[in-house]
Amino acid sequence: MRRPLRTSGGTIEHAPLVLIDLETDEGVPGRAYLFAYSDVGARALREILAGIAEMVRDDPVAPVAIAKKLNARFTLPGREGFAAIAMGGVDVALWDALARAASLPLARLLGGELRPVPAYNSNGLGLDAPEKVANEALELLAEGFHAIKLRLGRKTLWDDVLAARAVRAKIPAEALLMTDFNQALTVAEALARGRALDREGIYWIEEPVRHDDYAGTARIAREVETPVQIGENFLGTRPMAAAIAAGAADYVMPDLARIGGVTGWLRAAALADAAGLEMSSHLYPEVSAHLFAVTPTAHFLEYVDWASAILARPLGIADGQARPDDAAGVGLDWNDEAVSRFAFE
Ligand code: SMN
Ligand code: MG
Repeated sequence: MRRPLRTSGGTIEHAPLVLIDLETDEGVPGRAYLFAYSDVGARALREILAGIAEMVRDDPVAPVAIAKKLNARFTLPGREGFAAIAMGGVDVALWDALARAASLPLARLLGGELRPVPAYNSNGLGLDAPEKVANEALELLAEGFHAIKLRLGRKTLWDDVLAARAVRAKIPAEALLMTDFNQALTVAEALARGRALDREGIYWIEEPVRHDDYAGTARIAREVETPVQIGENFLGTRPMAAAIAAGAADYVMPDLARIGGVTGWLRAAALADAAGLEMSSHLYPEVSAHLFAVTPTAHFLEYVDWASAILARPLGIADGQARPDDAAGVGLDWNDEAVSRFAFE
């Protein structure tokens, strides 16, 4: 990572990625990567993926059917955590193979048009001193963006307000400033900080409290003016439907892997559309940019460049938008030399 990221949930200094290469009898490859959060996560994912590879060997490239089968196979051990993330990655690799076989970019295979999508730069702005984040905010905007995300959840309300204020004072009035607490607060503290941030020109407040406290988040969404954003921890569409039913958020942002890959994303997009909620993405900007083309309420793409170093064609950014290219597949081809150079096992 060009910039280590200090969040209230810990510091991330490098991005452990697990690469998936699916092989088909026809010789068409299917590719995906997973962000493992930590090295131990990468090892766990590798083991689970090796098990899944045995379960799907010789199956047709049918992602919806394979998702059903894998869900059944993980019922007893549990479908949560890294099992869900691994299944999401396999689903993306399957859709990649389908799109490559049809010689179409994923957006076109799914019936959408390839077009630029609004994106915010999420590559930094951790829990650092106000002057540091203010300067970094200008650097992040200079990379071609009109929107950035600041991590919050400092020791006190006032520390968070001062950081947000320092950034806001440095950036142009029309630049959007998202914020993310990474679940750091109690509901009472979130109400206090949310009300204070209502006066600071913040575009959204992400994950203020425990990700599955939908009643608590609903109260914050009601009582705080700034929109509340959640969704990176939705494990499939059921929790997302429960969150929507509870009125837990103004905006939603499923994570490609946790929601169930491309298959899960399409179902999530239908839920968000039916509820009339703007839907953003979480990490995985390359594939998410394709999926925005078929997401009726598509909102903001989260841009991180954590996979760029190992990609043959990193996602392009210009004028606040990500520009998926028209190569067949989900937008992932490895830079083999870089993959060997960065391989850690
Ligand atoms: C986040 C996700 C993954 C690693 C660090 C921080 C954060 C986000 O929640 O939404 O980008
Ligand atoms: Mg987040």
